[in-house]
Amino acid sequence: MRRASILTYSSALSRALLSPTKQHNSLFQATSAYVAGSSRRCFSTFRFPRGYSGATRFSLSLGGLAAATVAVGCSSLLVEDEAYAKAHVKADLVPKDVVLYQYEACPFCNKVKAFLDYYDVPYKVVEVNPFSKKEIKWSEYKKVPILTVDGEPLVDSSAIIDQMGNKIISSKASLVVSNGDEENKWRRWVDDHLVHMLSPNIYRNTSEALESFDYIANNGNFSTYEKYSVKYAGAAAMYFVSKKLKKKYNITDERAALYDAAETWVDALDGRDFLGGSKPNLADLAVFGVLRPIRQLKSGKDMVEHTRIGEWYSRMESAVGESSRIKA
Ligand SMILES: N[C@@H](CCC(=O)N[C@@H](CS)C(=O)NCC(=O)O)C(=O)O
Repeated sequence: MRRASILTYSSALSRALLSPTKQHNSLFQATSAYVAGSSRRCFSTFRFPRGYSGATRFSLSLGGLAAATVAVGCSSLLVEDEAYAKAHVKADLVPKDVVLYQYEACPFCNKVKAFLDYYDVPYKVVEVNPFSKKEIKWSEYKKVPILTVDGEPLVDSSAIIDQMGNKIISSKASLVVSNGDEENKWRRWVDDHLVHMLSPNIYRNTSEALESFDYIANNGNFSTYEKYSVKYAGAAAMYFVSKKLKKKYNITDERAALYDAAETWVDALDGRDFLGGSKPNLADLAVFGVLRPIRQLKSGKDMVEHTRIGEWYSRMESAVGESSRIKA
């Protein structure tokens, strides 16, 4: 399946590049295929509507696309607040060479980044081109995030966080205030529920779909030509895809569903600053990580305006602090 989808979008893109007369059509196919490929295993599975192309009955999901979502939150105001500081890791536990292979707007990648930023682990970023994936040619695993830690590749966001946690969080120091079952339950909720709210919201109408793809196109690893095709064809494709996803997840009103999820999370906090109590735990970091890319999009602004999640989100921004990403 994966091989077939890669061939589909590689060949669609090649056709687009080589055949100017069929440019528009091919670009749409290529971008749709990218969207399908990058999101397929992110969020959900769905069938592309008949009529878009018999051969391209994409199984889509939104993750990569949530990708659409922008990690713009990263640039929101950071309030220096001693009460909500980063966790400090013993220097000898911090790996020397950490490299994140990612799509900038991918929610799973942002989950890993929230963890690395909070624990102040310096990391380099390699932005993967979703069409060629040449940056991860060396890897059998073809999704992102992939994290290499002193040369050892780790895959799958939750597993990466577990393994990194085991390496850097000394049990005695108990840097994560862990409350076991509750923390795990809400980490699962992020992967099983919260991420599915993202795409129907960020692509819910043409202007929001364009806003999302504008971010993706400007922050992803694309050639100039791919950039424009991704923005316009991607936005168009994802507008339709998001309608399918709503059906799949029984969402009638996507904004209401997003607000519900935000309220559910605030209820889970039960008056605590963080699910982890006075410090974020891995569930706090997971919720924050997947929401960070949408925070500055219309859907994220609406969410903060219409729910009680804003205060927790601001505490998380303070706690996670500035990115520990090593600028190239
Ligand atoms: N369960 C994985 C999901 C990772 C995933 O689906 N990543 C998407 C991007 S958000 C992906 O790489 N899709 C495949 C593709 O782009 O071809 C995780 O948590 O890391």
